[in-house]
Amino acid sequence: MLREAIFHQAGGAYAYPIAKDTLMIQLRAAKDDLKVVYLIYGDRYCGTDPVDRVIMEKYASDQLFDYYRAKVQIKTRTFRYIFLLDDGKERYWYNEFGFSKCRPLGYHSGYFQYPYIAERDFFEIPDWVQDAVVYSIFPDRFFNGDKTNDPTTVREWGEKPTSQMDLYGGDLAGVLAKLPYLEKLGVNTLYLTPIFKSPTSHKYDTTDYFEIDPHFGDKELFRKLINECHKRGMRVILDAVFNHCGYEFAPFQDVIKNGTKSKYWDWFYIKDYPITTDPVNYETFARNVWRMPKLRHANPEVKEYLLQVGEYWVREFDIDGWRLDVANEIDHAFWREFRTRLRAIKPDLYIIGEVWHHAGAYLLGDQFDAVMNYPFREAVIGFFGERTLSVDAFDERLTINRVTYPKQAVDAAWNLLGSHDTERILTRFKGNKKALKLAVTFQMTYQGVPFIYYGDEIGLEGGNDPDCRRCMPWDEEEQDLNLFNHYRKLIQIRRKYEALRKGEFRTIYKDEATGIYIFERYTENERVLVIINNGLKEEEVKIDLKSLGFDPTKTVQELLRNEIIKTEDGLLNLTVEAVEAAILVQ
Ligand code: ARE
Ligand code: CA
Repeated sequence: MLREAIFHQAGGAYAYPIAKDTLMIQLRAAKDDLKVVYLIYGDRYCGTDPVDRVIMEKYASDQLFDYYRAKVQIKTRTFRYIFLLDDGKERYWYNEFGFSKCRPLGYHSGYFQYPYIAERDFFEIPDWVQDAVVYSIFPDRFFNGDKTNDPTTVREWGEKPTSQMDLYGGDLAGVLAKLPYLEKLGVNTLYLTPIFKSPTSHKYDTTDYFEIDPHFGDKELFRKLINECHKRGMRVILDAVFNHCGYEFAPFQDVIKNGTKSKYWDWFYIKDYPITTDPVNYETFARNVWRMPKLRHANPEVKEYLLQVGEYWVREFDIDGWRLDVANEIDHAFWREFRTRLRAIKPDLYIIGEVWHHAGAYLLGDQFDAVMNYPFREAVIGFFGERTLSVDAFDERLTINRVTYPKQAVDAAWNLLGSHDTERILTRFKGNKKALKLAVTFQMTYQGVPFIYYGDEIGLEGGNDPDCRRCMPWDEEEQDLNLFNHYRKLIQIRRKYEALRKGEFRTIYKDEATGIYIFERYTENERVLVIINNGLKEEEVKIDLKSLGFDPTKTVQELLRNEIIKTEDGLLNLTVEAVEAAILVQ
């Protein structure tokens, strides 16, 4: 047994509450090393050594490791447990103290402990999140619904953006006018990049956190937009830009004017007075972005101010979520308070942090529900787009992404193919729409929340910022309707099958030589099998569907072509064309 590969700790993604009285427990071991893993558990106050045992499920693998997990329920919510590992040749007990051949017994013998599932430690994502399909809107570029609020100089709709100061006149009236389009596409959650007053096109440099930018509309219109969305069963998420403010933000202007005499001097990180922008002598977002002075969250006044901004738009306008800009450069205590205070106002508020890298410290149930899943995008690009990732490598990337976080955060993650910060996905795929469609099929059938960057669904292209923020073309001649219909069909499929939204994920089969990748999504009552052929030749796929829980007496349906598939006693023999997929249900 490769004991040095075995890992567990009683916290993080390895032990966390999945219900008020139920723990999810994970254990890592070397790949293909163990035959059986038992988890022996019991109430930590019950005098005798634990006797209940479950066999842990091997639920994922990457290049080096297998991951096992089990759910254990104890009504009193107080846990202790030990593992018994068996590789077919030898057996070891594994607890806090390490490995032993004989079972350690007694109260002080080193059981792993999860002392108590405290009520407020339970990681709860809102119920509606798993049904969400997010559509991300950059308001200046989506649709100009009201010419009367246009900035004095607007560029012509459709001209390529070249600077962050380019304004095109898009607005909230435009979003409102296009709700029927969004409904037709099938998305049910809108994420708007910042809409508060600011001079730039992106508005990540806030002038006033309590005002809608006048070029976008006003509060009355915003309220109307929210109501119209809610009437249609759509939710709205706004962008919380709390790491920094804008140069024009009144408190910063006050410091520029009054220096250390300003009552706001301690709201920022000023290095020198007077304040200058060349060189920039105060801390900013990134490096020396003079427009974006960094806020000092350690100052209780700043903290309170920003928390009130967060509360205001939830309480007064009933928004459904916040996406937190540069979330990983603000302290954890701030985000804990943010969650507590905002969830007190709206218990099903959806909180998504913008973190491009490892986000474990934020995803324990006390701060964010999830993060924007950029590693997902990278994996998809590598496998479907650039073909630099083999099917094994692709599956490994996804596995690592899933086993790193509690299941709730995986279910709530924003699985994006692109955003306003990245090259457009079609451009990144070098215009290969067939590959993009397959990637979208994958995105819509994978675990987590699909996230569509406006325009991707009609084949909009664009390089890095600012080119990825081109105006949405509304002339159907300029839209790829075939691609739109593909998105639409997959969203419908996702919305119809609960297993695709709420089910578990399991890799069933992968083959380096052919590029075939098969996985299933399943709940107790439903299973969906997805067969991806990322190879460049058509392949014949043979599977015993019985072994996957399909009923051999019932017909099997393929959802993309809407065909009934014949099987013989549950044996499936299906030809899948190159760069195509099949989605099977019963
Ligand atoms: C502007 C210009 C750009 C220019 C840039 C340089 O438009 O063309 O290259 O300035 O100064 C906002 C605007 C941007 C603007 C920027 C600065 O939307 O257009 O760029 O402000 O004025 C990192 C952060 C992440 C951040 C990205 C952009 O970790 O938080 O950089 N994303 C958010 C928003 C942005 C927004 C801001 C933050 C600022 O989503 O839209 O920018 O409020 C790697 C790293 C990541 C890094 C990522 C992208 O993978 O690992 O950490 O993200 O690349 O650079
Ligand atoms: Ca306008």
